[in-house]
Amino acid sequence: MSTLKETLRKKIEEHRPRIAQLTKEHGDVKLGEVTIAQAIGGARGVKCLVTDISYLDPMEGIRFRGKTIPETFEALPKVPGSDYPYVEGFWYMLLTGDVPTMEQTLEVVEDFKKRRQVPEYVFDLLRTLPRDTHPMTMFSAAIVAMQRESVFARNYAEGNFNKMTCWEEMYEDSCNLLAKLPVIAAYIYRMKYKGDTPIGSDANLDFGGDFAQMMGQEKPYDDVARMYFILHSDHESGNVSAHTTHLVASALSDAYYSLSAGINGLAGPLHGLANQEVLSWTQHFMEKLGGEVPTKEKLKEAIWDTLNSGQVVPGYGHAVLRKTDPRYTSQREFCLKTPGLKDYPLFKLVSMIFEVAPDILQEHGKAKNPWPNVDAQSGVIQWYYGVTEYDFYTVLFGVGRAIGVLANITWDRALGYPIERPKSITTDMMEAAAGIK
Ligand code: CMX
Repeated sequence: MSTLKETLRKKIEEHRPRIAQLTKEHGDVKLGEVTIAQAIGGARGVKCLVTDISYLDPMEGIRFRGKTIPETFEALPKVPGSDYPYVEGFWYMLLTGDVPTMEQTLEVVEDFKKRRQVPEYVFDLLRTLPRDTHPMTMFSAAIVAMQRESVFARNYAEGNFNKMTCWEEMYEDSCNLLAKLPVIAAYIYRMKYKGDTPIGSDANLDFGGDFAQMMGQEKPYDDVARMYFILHSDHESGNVSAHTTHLVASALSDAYYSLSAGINGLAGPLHGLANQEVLSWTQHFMEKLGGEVPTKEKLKEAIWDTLNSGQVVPGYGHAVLRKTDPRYTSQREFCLKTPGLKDYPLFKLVSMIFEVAPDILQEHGKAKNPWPNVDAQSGVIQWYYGVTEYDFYTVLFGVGRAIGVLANITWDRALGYPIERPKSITTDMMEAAAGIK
């Protein structure tokens, strides 16, 4: 058994009694109360999901296994000659909570290489779809098409379900699936946008490096990919993609069904698709000005026009965060330290939006958080490196998001979390509770 799986087994065995004790001895302890506004308003702030993989503080932002973004990048083993860590080492850390050594990381790198081969029928399926199909639809379809490969589903169908060991099948499915995602994503990209010229996987490269070369990109796009996938991986459990993946998995659906469902949620414009929206919004705006960076006055006008026409400013606001998203900051720092990007007109525009949009959103008075989120900054980096097909951006988000949600559903199985089933009530009941009727 691999070091990762063995370490994970040990962690799971240590963790199970904690959940058993909380459930059996302290199950009545209240974590909060649910108001009518929360029931109507998308369950904001209702504490009813559990995960140890990441935690999102409204002011500080995300911590992965207790580590901030800079701490995560600092702690994990780096790819030789690169500034960013192996995605495989990050997967090890999300699953176990331990920072792996270089040796442990490289073991995962080698393991993932063996799992990379995508079944031929997946490419056949992708090729049958009309080429103008949205890449997120293609991505989700490719994932769910591979459901027949599920170790968990096969084992279950053969009557071998065992609640104590079924995490192992979820782990195997998750590793098999995750290792294939860069191949599928890059295939979609090259098929759809680059004249149908897919580039095969290179067995010498890690997750991020192989993705970059399959995209047809030179260095430092490999580091861009590693940074991007890690930053987008996890944002605790309540966001649409993470929650959907968890919810579907709770019905004992396998990793393929669950991730495909989560990816469909990520495809919504209020969630992952916002990174595409940011680029389309900024590009249209720059086109109108003949490619020029606008003056602040012109920019303010454009933001007000967007708001007055009833649309949201994409890349701004957040359901939990109340400060600038550190994932935004991390990408901004990448731009500032990369020669060429720092003075790139689109980056200048994105920076100018950062200067003016928060005040306007505050004056507008609706958004609880006027600060930028991850999506406000990610597209500009892709654009700079020539990935200008912005409807592909959410697929990149999806590859990253898979790391977090697959780690989560592996733990869901390990801790035996039950099928999710919150209770609904009627409007009459709320009115009665409010004393209106
Ligand atoms: N521009 C204009 N209005 C905004 C806004 C924005 N960026 N952000 C929030 N608002 C509005 C909401 O639409 C809502 O209006 P109504 O009362 O008319 O419905 C009001 O402000 C209150 O919303 P909120 O409580 O501040 O925000 P929510 O938790 O409901 O929604 C989010 C959060 C992210 C969906 C919202 O801020 C938004 O639509 N942002 C733009 C899209 C975006 O960037 N999404 C990506 C988020 C990160 C990710 O998941 O990838």
